[in-house]
Amino acid sequence: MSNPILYSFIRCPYAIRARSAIKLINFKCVIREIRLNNKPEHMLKASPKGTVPVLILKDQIIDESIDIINWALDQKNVFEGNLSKEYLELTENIINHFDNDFKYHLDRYKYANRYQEVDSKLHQKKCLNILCDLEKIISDKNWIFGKKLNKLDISILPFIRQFRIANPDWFDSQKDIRKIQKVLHNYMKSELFNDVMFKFDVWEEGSEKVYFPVT
Ligand SMILES: N[C@@H](CCC(=O)N[C@@H](CS)C(=O)NCC(=O)O)C(=O)O
Repeated sequence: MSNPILYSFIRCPYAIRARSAIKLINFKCVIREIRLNNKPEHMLKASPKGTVPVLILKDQIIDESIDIINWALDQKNVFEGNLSKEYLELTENIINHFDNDFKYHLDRYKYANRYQEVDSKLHQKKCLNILCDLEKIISDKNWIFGKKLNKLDISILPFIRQFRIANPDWFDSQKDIRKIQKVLHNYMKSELFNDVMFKFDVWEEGSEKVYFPVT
């Protein structure tokens, strides 16, 4: 049987969260690191919309990061029992909010030059407002909802990290998101993050197979 294939791009926050879920359940796949300006034909054939991540399994192709996370948790729910129903519902609502609103403003803040007449500062403020709201409901521990890693951490922290990268000094100096800064810091120095950010060579037709997770 051929191995499952994961098309991925190291810096893409959607790919980072998919790799996190795959790493957490320890699902072995062949990883193909791509560049967005040179997408492999085989990937586009499998998923014509041309976004990463794409997970190609024996009997299905999953090309939405959140679906890859859900598929992985269906195989093995590594977060089982961590949270009450109320927090599980909150998790889904917050993920939706980040995938829609936070990402919308993040793109216009970080890549203002790609849009017409966009006020980058305004979008920075909108993102900060979303984070300030989140700050009010999260724990003061190492992860968003306490001492344990959960689906929400792996799903939204890659995007908060991207927000920080646009201007780390400004992000770190914000006084109203101290808990979020703590969680993000903990995330970025975690073993999980280190593992999912392993640097693979870009895949080309004929390249030798490389596997993810590495350890
Ligand atoms: N809704 C998709 C979004 C994935 C996405 O937009 N990924 C970006 C990279 S971060 C991409 O592949 N963009 C295609 C391109 O820029 O050509 C998911 O959650 O998987």
